[in-house]
Amino acid sequence: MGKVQVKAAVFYRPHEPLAVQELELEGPRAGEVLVRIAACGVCHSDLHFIDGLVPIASPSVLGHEAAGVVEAVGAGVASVQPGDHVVLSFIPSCGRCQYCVVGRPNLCTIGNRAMSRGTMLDGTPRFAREGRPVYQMGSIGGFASYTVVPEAGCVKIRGDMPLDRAALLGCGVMTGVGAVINTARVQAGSDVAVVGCGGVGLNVVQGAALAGAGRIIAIDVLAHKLELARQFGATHTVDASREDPVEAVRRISPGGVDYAFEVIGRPETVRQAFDMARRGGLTVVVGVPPAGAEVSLPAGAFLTEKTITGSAYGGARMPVDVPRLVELYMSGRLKLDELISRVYPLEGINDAFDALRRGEVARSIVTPL
Ligand code: PAD
Ligand code: ZN
Repeated sequence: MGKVQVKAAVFYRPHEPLAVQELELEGPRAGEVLVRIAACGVCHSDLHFIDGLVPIASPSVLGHEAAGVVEAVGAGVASVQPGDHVVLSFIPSCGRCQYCVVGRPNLCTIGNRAMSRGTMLDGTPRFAREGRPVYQMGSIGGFASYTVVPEAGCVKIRGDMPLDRAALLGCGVMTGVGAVINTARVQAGSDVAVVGCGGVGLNVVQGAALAGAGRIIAIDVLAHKLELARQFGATHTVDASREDPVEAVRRISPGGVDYAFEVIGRPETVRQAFDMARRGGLTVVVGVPPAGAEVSLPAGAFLTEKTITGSAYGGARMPVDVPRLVELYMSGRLKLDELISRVYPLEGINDAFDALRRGEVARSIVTPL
């Protein structure tokens, strides 16, 4: 298959709007899949690049929370065929490295290398402009009318699942619900605090509700985020712009919570989450901090057997977790409709990022075609 012309939102350098441009897209090579993007969510991880907090290969098509329809497949592709509906994975796990073999595919050596380079598994991207390579955020590049992804980066879903809702499973929902269920394995009846209730944090809240947590304490600095958190299952809310969130949480859940989640990506709020956890409690850092940031913790607290861990992609095992999340949505137990605050055309992408930066939305989606 030859090259196709696509429209995409391209990042060139920080603090500049993305450029909506025509690019050439090379057809899928062996083990790759051409996907028409139905929708791509606007995640704060993309905004970190635009705001210059985290580096990325340039130029790059951003967007890593996408779903669409398979248009063509390269040689040897067996798990999907043209016409299939798919959710895209930004860590295309190889299935064979030491991490994949022990059941931690979100830490896959090859998938993480491709993701951080913004390429396919062979180290090259499929987008180009005037013959020069254009990289693909998370091996996806979802802010485009079409993209090519590794077969390992596609998960087939049932055809009656709405694709705009399905897109959210590709990052925010998987990351948030997965942090609760896969990473923390929250026990029914236990108390949970969630610091930061944006697109990902709201999914930590609903993951805690799904897991049967007791008190679910949502913390944010914006009142409308706290209202949303109540809709997603929070039993208590704390406005951190009005009171000390650590004191408030320790008052609501005496001694601290069993599990504290940080879902912003700031050293100060990581520390707050850690201080909210009780003796023996677990702190899970979901937020992506600025490059080079360090976190300071009270060393004495380790004597109380407190634990702190990161959570990458919600510990995703995409071929297992995505169909489960689809079933939960289709049976009315997972909220996705309520997450979509706004829908933008590709040309509105910079407005979508401005709205995210101002905290106006739970999630926006872009529909590129
Ligand atoms: P978002 O901007 O939608 O949400 C952030 C929320 O934090 C907003 O509601 C803010 O109002 C709130 N907030 C800001 N400052 C404070 C504060 N001091 N105290 C309390 N609340 C505050 O972002 P998002 O939900 O799309 O992403 C959140 C983070 O998660 C971000 O760092 C992103 O890069 C990261 C992420 N991590 C993974 C992963 O694999 N670990 C995946 C996807 C996103
Ligand atoms: Zn994301």
